[in-house]
Amino acid sequence: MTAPLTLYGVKISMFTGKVRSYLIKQGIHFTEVAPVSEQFTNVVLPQIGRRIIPVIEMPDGTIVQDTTDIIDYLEGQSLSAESAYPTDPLRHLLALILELFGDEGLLRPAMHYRWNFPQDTSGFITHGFGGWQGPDATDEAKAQIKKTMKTFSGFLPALGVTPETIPEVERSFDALMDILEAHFIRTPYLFGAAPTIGDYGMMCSLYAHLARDPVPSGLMKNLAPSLFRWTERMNVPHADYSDMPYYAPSHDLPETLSPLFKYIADYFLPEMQMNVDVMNALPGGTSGDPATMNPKMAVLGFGSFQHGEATIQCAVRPIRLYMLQRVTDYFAGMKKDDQKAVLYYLEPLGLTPLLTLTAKHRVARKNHIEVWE
Ligand SMILES: N[C@@H](CCC(=O)N[C@@H](CS)C(=O)NCC(=O)O)C(=O)O
Repeated sequence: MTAPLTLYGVKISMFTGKVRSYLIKQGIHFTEVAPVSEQFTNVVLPQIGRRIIPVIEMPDGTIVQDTTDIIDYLEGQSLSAESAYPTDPLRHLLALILELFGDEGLLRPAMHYRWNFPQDTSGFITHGFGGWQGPDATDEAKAQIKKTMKTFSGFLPALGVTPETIPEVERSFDALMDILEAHFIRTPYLFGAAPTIGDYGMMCSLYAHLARDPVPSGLMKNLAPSLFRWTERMNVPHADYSDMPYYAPSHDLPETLSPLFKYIADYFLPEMQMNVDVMNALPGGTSGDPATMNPKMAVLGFGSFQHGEATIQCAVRPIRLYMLQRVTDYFAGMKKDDQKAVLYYLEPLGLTPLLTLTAKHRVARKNHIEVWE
């Protein structure tokens, strides 16, 4: 067995859940370490330049941050049992859309349910943010945990979670749970019998926040038990669908996926269009320069868009445009016939505008931060 890589992350972190699940499913040998070790503080953090997780450290010392970069790096090392990227171009493109949506499209319900129910959740969340301090945590350490939690809960308004938008945030999440329940009761993973990059992306918000935090976990277990089972299934090495003896693996695209893409067209496309509009109004920057003045608060600007019945105003972050480029670049590089198959599938669902939604300026990643391309 090869030496294990180190995954710096925690259970309560949404993006750690994406990489952990990839490592487990791909049978990659790893050890998970809380990002408080001496090695993390003295060696890893100075290279990353900002306090962000997850990070992987390879046995040879290579450090990679950003879940997408981590997965692509590991795919490049031929460590995965089965590539996260489907070989069929249509599925590959659809999986990239689901990764984008999973990474960036569900932050509002994830953060709302984490922070707006302190009476029901504060014990669990405090343990997640500082349990590693142990039973003898000093008052100073406890105060630091509270401070970190305050910083994260302080992101709610910038994400567009306000008293006016909360009813729609909750309603639209209920609608999503209905769609995913109808899918996962029939099919164990998004595209069939095995996970793809789409499943890994969707694990971000759906696992660490929405399946684990007390309030949404209760809702998900009760209203969408098959969706909850998928989050468990994504955390074990085997296929884990013996509780679906009626499922017969098939090469066909599951029919229950199309309502999910329609949902993305209705709820997420307007937000991405707003992101591109805000980006287009900016002057851009010199190639290789950081896309935001302060990578720790990586916000390009603010904009508003219609989300169901609510008008939402929220921050535009460069990482979101970087993830969108993965979709639009892949579509642009497809053969004409494959593009036609994508358009044929997405046209009736209203999602074709996403395929060519490109901004005037491009975002790249260099030295673990987003820069102008
Ligand atoms: N796009 C990044 C997002 C990572 C991220 O936002 N991680 C959170 C924890 S789940 C974090 O460390 N946030 C701290 C910060 O952004 O300052 C990725 O895919 O790795």
